[in-house]
Order: sequence, then C-alpha cells, then structure tokens
Amino acid sequence: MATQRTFSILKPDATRRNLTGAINAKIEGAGLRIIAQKRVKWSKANAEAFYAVHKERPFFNDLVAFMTSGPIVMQVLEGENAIAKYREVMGATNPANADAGTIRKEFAESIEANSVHGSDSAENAAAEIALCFKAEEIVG
Ligand code: 3AN
Repeated sequence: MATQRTFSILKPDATRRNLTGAINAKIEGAGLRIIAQKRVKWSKANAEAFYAVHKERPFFNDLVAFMTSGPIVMQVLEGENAIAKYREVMGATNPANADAGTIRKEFAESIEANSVHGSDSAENAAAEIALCFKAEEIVG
C-alpha cells in the first residue's frame, strides 16, 4: 500500500473537553503523521459546504448546528494506507458499535458528538483537504 493522505477533524465535543492531545496521541500512536493542523470555528456556510453530501439526511441541520457550536481542529494525516487506517483508529460512527481502543469508543459522547471525522475514500480525502487547506499549509 502506498503512502496516502487523509483529512481529519477533531469535533467541538473533543475541543470542549480538552481532548486534542489525547486524540492526537492515538493518531500518532497508530503511525499516522499530522502534517497540517489548524484550529478554527466554522460558520454555518463552512459546515454546509463540507457536509453537502448529507444535505438530504434527516440529521443534516443538527449536524451543521453541532459542527458550528465550538472550535474544531482540522488536520491532514499522512501514512501507509492512511484513509483506512484512520477509519480503523476512529471506530464506528456510533460509539456504541465502536471497537475497544478506538477514539470513538474511548471519547465519543453520541452518534452526532462522535469526536472525530475522517475521509471515507481517496476521492473525498483529496476534495476535503483542498477545501480546508492551502498547499503551503501542508508540510509533509
Ligand atoms: P462517519 O463520520 O463515520 O464517516 P457519516 O459520514 O455517515 O459517518 O456521517 C457524518 C456525520 O454525521 C457523523 N460523523 C455524525 O456526526 C453524523 N451522523 C451520522 N449519522 C447520524 C445519525 N443517524 N444521527 C445523527 N448524526 C449522525
């Protein structure tokens, strides 16, 4: 498997509970390198643009409200098979179904306040990175 990049977000429930370092330790412990990172507060327009694929889903408005409720940390992660590896480290969307040792099992509060986002495909990773970072902000 080649080296890949994936896009990550530490969500408002994680920043609120001061879990940035604990989650980054899990990421780095899995062999992924954090090659870009910035803390921002999204506007409604930012969140709607990012989650446009979910706009018909019943939870869309709640998701946008949650993702704009506090600071988030956006990241680019790099490593062998980074997209699938980070999905493994994150655990299932619903923390009730997440495996032991995953970020969501240890830290997530609910299916919505589930602490982290990670890209689900190479195509989405590239699009999400391009939406949120300038090329010069990524230092591999
Ligand atoms: P994942 O983040 O595991 O890729 P997606 O892409 O299906 O999951 O969903 C995007 C985000 O929408 C999730 N991280 C979660 O915060 C929220 N979400 C997904 N499903 C639900 C649901 N049934 N109810 C509330 N929020 C949800």
